[in-house]
Amino acid sequence: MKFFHLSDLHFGKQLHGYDLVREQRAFIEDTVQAVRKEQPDAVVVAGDIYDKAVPSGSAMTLLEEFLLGMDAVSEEMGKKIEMLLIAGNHDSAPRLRYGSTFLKRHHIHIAVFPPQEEEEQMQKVTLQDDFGEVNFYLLPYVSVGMLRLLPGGENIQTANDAVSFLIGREEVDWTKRNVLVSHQFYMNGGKEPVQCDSELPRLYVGGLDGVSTTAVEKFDYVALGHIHSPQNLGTERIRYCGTPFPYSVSEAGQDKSITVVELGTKEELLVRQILWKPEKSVCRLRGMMEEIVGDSKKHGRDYVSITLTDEEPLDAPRDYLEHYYDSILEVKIDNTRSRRVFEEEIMDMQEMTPFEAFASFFEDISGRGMTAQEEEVLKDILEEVVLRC
Ligand SMILES: [Mn+2]
Repeated sequence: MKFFHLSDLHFGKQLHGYDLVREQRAFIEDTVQAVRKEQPDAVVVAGDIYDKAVPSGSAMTLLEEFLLGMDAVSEEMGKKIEMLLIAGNHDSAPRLRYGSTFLKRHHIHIAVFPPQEEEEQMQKVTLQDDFGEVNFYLLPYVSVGMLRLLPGGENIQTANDAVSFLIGREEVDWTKRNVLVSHQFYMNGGKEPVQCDSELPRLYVGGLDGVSTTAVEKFDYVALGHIHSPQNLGTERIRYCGTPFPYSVSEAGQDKSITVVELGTKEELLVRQILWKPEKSVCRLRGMMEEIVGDSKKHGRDYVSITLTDEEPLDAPRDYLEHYYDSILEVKIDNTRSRRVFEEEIMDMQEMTPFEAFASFFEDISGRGMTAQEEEVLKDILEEVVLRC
């Protein structure tokens, strides 16, 4: 049994105001090519299909192109490729669910909610190969509140309990081969995965949203989504495949790939990556204006984050650099002066208590100090925040 593991497509994503439709379309085309070559039995997408809860028209078109591309290659191969998709925290469940009953008849399985009522189970797709059955359990993004109507669900406090509870009520046959598809913040032995800036908003708040890999370790493979840097969590059996494209400057230089998983007998597992090299990538450049202009020969077409280190003041550096670079994400200045200003700002902030910091913010915004009554309200809020932390 061979399948592709993808996640965090974020169709419709913009990078510092630049539309990434071209990159996303190229990724779809190259994935279709890879399917043609590898002939997998299934393609799994572990959440965050769309970037926004209300996807744009072009984002929806991309999903359609993705599904149509897979369908066309299925036809060519004369074998059906099962498409298994779950909702992530960025997806709107009702919107992603649109058409799913119809799509199921065409080998496209979209799960958007975890079980929420007593008689509901996780969506399970069973595929067959020479070694027997492989069960794919589809667990969309789950928050604690979603389970309150399930018997036994009302007392669940953490995402870890939620995931364990949902797996517990599935009666999984562990003698068979089982794959879990999930979109949560997983941690291996209390260690947080490597994160980057594009995962915002963070799911992980004060430990409540972290799920331990021990909750899922009995599965033969766990196809994870949510974290955007590709990585294994302690074992290649539990893996974040990462985004297809760098969705933040913090991912510049990261290798992005399609993860290919092959299951043989119960003990046999092969995991490898097909690297995806986009025509135009994200990179960080640092140096004096003259050097940066020189770098444009190599990186003029890329998405660039530029840090200028010139000590002399520069006149409208971004406007100037736009003659050399097609897509500038940001231009930062890092010299003796900018560092000093930054340090002074930090010093100012460190000297304030949260109360003082808010009071000064309030004054900046409203142009007046807080009344005694407002100060009381703020004190109550701060007390509560401290207690909760
Ligand atoms: Mn994501």
